[in-house]
Amino acid sequence: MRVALIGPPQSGKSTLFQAIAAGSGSGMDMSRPDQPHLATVKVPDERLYWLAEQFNPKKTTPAELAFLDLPGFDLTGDAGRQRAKIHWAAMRQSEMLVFVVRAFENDAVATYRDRVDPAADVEELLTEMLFADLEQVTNRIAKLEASLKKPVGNKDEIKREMELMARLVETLEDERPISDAIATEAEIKMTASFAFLSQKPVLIVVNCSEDALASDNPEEFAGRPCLYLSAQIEEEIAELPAEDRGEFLADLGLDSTAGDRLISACYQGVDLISFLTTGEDECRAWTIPAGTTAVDAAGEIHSDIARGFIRAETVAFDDYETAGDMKGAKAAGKVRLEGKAYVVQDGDIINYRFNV
Ligand SMILES: Nc1nc2c(ncn2[C@@H]2O[C@H](COP(=O)(O)OP(=O)(O)OP(=O)(O)O)[C@@H](O)[C@H]2O)c(=O)[nH]1
Ligand SMILES: [Mg+2]
Repeated sequence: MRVALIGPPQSGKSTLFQAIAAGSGSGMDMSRPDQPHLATVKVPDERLYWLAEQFNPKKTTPAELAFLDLPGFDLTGDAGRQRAKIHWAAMRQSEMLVFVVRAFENDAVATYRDRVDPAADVEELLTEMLFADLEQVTNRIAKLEASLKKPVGNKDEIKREMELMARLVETLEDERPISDAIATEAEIKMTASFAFLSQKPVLIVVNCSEDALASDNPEEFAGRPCLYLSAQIEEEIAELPAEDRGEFLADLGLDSTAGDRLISACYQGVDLISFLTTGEDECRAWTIPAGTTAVDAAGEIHSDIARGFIRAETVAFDDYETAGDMKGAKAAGKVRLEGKAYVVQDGDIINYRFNV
């Protein structure tokens, strides 16, 4: 999965990005602020680390999440909007958008539109997403109209899509996101290839000053999930040796780094869960959308396992941890043999039985 960090100029995107990327130890060339940066980070998972201690495998593989840091969008004029537009494709190819908006005071950093107003910045970005989608929908309608005039093609199908596109225009002109207008399975299918921006989950990151951090912050901002953090402090934390981070965080009244909080908020935003596989060779965490069946989850590992699926030997991590090992979990009756249609739960430890 890929998450795109976007926002007005100088809101702290690259600072936050570096804090997240540094935590995973990847060196990064940040010398070109006008270029996108991409980093893959390992998803921290206490359950996986615990299992790795039990199995002592040759390899421990956490799930991964990619973060894309885009240049700031200056939407005050046409030139800036054109520059922002270059990045729409990369945003469409991301599963989630994180809006980084400025709430910190820092006289050394120029303000966008002469203000520090995170709510207004969020509104502006949301509106820009609507414009981007409207442009796509309008282009599509022109194409559909042209193909209606041609003698070939499935006219009924084209008309059905026209109706949907007309409804999307109404929605967007009403300043509502496309996610509001798409409900049925058929509509989801018809719009999937467009990857509309206003259909993507959004997380708001309010980049605050240090003193605003420990105060009681609401968990919603403009009706959307949000995180309050200080990108600058996070970068300082990321530079500390791992063993000193806990104490530093505690002094600030925090219990985890923003990177960790951001990753878990992204999992929630896109409705992702993890299941685990164990063995002498490898202990590994796998990412799947909530609601995935056992056979589809098997396909994540290898298509052979899905094809030759017999049973998924499954135990919830908590039950396994309580029992101490597989033998204990079996003795306690916690290990189930699930079929193809079983819906995998977050933290399931699965041992696939298959035959190819
Ligand atoms: N005081 C304070 N300054 C910050 C914070 N986050 C970022 N800054 C400063 O703001 C300036 C811009 O930070 P960047 O991380 O480069 O911002 P950006 O959003 O990547 O900027 P563009 O990519 O140019 O849009 C830098 O000088 C940072 O040191 C913060 O949390 N507090
Ligand atoms: Mg930047």
